[in-house]
Amino acid sequence: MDLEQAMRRAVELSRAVLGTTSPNPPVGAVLLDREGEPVGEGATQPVGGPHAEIVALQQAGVRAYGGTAVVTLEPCRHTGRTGPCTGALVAAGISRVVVACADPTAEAGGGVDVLRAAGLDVETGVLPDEVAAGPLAGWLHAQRTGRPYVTWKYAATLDGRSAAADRTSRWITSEPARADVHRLRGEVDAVVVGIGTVLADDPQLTVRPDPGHQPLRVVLDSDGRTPVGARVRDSAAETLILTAADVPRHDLAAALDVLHRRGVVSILLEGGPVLAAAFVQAGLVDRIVGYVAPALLGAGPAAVGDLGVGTIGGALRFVLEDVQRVGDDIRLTARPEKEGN
Ligand code: AOF
Ligand code: ZN
Repeated sequence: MDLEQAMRRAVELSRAVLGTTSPNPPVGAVLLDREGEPVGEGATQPVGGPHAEIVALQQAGVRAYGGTAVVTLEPCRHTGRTGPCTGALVAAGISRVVVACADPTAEAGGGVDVLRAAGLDVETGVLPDEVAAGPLAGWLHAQRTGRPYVTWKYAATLDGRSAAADRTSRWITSEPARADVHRLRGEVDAVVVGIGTVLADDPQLTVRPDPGHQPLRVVLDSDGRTPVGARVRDSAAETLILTAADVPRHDLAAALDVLHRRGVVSILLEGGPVLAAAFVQAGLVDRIVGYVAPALLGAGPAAVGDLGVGTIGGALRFVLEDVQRVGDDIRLTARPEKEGN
C-alpha cells in the first residue's frame, strides 16, 4: 500500500466516525510495516477515548516496529483527556510519520516537531485538501472561527420550490435522497430548525435507521411555541429548544455560540426558508447541500426566503463543488466563494 492509498484509507476511517467525536476532531490513522503492508488502522473514539493513532497501534502490536504511521491530523503532543500520541508512536518504534493537516490548537499542535526531535522521519501535506475539505472541515473551521460549521440542506423542485401552494411538502425527493439526508444528519453534532418548520411539518429530526448516536435536535423558538407533543420532544434523541431567554431574538451568531459552548462543531440547518435566508444573510452558511427533484410545482414557497436581492448583479454566488445523482434526484454541494462568506 503506498502512502496516498494509506492516507485515502485513513480519510475513509475518519469519515466513518464523523458525528461521534466532537468536540474532538474525527481523525483516521493507518499503520504500515517496513514492507508497506497495512498492520493496523483506527479512528478517533468518542471523547475521553483513545485517539486514532492509539487504536491503530493497539491493533498492530509489535508489527508497528520500524513502520510508518499515516495520519489525517498531526499527532497530538499534549496530555489532555488522554496521553500524547507522539509519545505512543515513539514508544512503539515507529520510524516515519506521514500527516495530511497540522493541528492548529495551541495545546495539541506541534507534534510534528516533537516527532522530528525524537529522530523520526516526518512528511506533512499528503492529501491535505482531501482532508481539510473533507472529514476535518467542520472541526478545522470551528477551531479557526470559534463557531460551528453550518451546512444548509434543502430539497426543492426544478423550479426551486420546497412546498406546494397549500404548504404540503411530503415528499419532494425520492427515498434514496431522503436516505442521504439521514446520512448527513449522522455526520453532524446538531440538526437545527426554526419553530415554523416544527409547527408546519412536525419533523422528528433523528437519523434513521439509528446508527447508535444521534445529533442534538435544536429548535430556534423565541416565543416557546414548540408543542408539548411535538415529535422533536420525543426520547429518540436529545433536544434543545432555544427561546428568547437563551439567545436574543434573531441573533443567530449567539445561537451558534450557545451550541459551540456545548461542544457542537458542525450543524445541519434543515429549514425552513425564512431561517435559511437569515443564516445566508448573516454569512453563517459554510456549505449548501441541495436535493433537486425533477418535478415542477409552479407555485408555493421557495427553498430560501427573501435575501434582499433586488437585481441580478446582487445574486449571491457560490462555488459548485459536487454534483451527484441520488436515486431519481440530483444532489448539489456548493460553498461560498470566500471562507466565512
Ligand atoms: C490526535 N489524534 O485522533 C485526535 C487528536 O482531550 P484529548 O486528550 O482527547 O485531546 C483532544 C485534542 O487532541 C483535540 O483538541 C485535538 O487537538 C487533538 N485530537 N489528536 O493526535 C486524534 N482526535
Ligand atoms: Zn492524540
